[in-house]
Amino acid sequence: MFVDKAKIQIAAGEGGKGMIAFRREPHNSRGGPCGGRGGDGGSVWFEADEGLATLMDFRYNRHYRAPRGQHGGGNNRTGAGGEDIVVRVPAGTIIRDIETGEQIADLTRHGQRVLAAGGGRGGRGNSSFVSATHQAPQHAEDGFPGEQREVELELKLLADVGLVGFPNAGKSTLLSRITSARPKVADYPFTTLTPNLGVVGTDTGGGFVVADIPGLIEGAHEGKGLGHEFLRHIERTRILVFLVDITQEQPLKQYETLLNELRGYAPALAQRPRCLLFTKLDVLPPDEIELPVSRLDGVFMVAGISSVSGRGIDELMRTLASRVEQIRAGERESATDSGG
Ligand SMILES: Nc1nc2c(ncn2[C@@H]2O[C@H](COP(=O)(O)OP(=O)(O)OP(=O)(O)O)[C@@H](O)[C@H]2O)c(=O)[nH]1
Ligand SMILES: [Mg+2]
Repeated sequence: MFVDKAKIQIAAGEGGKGMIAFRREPHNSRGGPCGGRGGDGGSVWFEADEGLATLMDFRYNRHYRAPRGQHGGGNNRTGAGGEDIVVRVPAGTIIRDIETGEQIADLTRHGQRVLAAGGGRGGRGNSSFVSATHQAPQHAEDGFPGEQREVELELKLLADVGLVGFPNAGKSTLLSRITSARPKVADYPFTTLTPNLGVVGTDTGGGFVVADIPGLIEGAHEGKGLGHEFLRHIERTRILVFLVDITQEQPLKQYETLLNELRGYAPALAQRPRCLLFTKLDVLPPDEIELPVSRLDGVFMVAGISSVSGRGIDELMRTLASRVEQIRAGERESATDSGG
């Protein structure tokens, strides 16, 4: 099952109490104050880990608590600090405070870390309260509480290529043709209810990830048909592949409607490199196959395919692989330019 949201509780450790103590000296039953400070509580961090792909683990373990600091001791001994804990999440996880709605972090790179709940400071011992008028203070501080928060983790699929189209256009069929993923395929709309991911192997070894999302409908950007739920998953893809069933009425109009839905949801989506595929070519008699257009503004490839006969698939894969590689290279370059 694909899990991409989780709610968990995190709690940093409380600081240890400051100590009230006095030196014992042979000639003086009560020497100067020597109560040490409590140790700081442990903090809770999040760290992105490329080795993780889902938020599955967080369904079983919802509480993360860092240990408290030890109390201060005599002879001005500071209590030991509680150790920090590091919660590992997949790269691409967004972390939000549920109560305030504040985004705590968007951990995109492997090893990237964020402090999400700071440990409480240890209380000061009585030796810290000595003053000209108080030579033998009888009090010390308690430890301070650690931060506690309820946070939401959200993992947006980090696919390179997102398949978009109306229900029944053949998205899942294409995914199963080009990857080893085996999504459900059926001859009715809304067969796919949650996104499917597949990996396409390439000659150069890199490979790329394809996301098949549930079918969109007109009004999706306003939330119709769970549009938002689904579009969220393709927000970060590098390329969009539009699929239009060529056997349906006005295929080109369908493409335009889809593009408008994406634009309505997030204008940047309509700027993303995209290609347009007319699907199910095998259904038409060979001499009646004519694509409504052969090129379009802003579209790097217009083609007809059949996931059943395999027509057009090899060329599609070659084009997508080289585009993905080209875009990744551009990203690496701009990352180097900006010194990161
Ligand atoms: N003849 C033919 N049928 C196809 C082709 N691609 C898909 N189909 C059929 O079209 C129907 C819908 O295919 P799906 O892959 O489930 O479509 P989808 O776009 O994933 O649909 P939703 O998940 O509902 O959005 C199924 O009956 C498929 O067998 C194709 O290239 N040729
Ligand atoms: Mg499907």
